[in-house]
Amino acid sequence: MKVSSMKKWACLLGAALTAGCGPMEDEHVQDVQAEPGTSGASVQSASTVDGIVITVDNRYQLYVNGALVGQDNDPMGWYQAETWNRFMRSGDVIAVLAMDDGGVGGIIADVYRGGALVLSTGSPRWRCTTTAYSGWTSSAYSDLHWPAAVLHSQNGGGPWGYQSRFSAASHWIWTSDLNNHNTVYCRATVP
Ligand SMILES: [Ca+2]
Repeated sequence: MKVSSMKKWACLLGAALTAGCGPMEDEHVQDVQAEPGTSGASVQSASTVDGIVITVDNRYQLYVNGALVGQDNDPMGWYQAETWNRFMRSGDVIAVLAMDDGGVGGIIADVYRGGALVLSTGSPRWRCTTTAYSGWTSSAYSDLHWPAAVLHSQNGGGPWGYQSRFSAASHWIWTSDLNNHNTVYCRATVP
């Protein structure tokens, strides 16, 4: 997140909802066409979610068991959470390629099964590295040598503030250096 990007803060404060803030929450992913039986982004309340709710400061690609299931490449999209619907099984590996465009970076995510929160970015299950290891999104890949993700702000803390689509247990995670590490790779296994 670029410190100079004040426009989005104005949007967050509701000061410019009709003045070019761009799409509000999730509108930009409603065009995603989900084939029957596959995942797609949609607007849901957290209580009915079956899948992954995520956003990244600034951009991401989201993989489950090595397959790309979602992405947001809008550098202004960090405060717009996406929901990627799919049934999350125990043992599924979630992998996030996260890209920051300057300033601080962060990933926040919750995983639901049948509407129940089963994993958040407040969990010690997450690991993050700055190296793109071969096969790193695969469920067969072992990340045991990766550092644990560093929990930065809990949902509600600065500089991102409270994001209503995420649980109170969620933190913004990254590597140890959220200023200078601008491309990071994070993984977690669903319990
Ligand atoms: Ca987003």
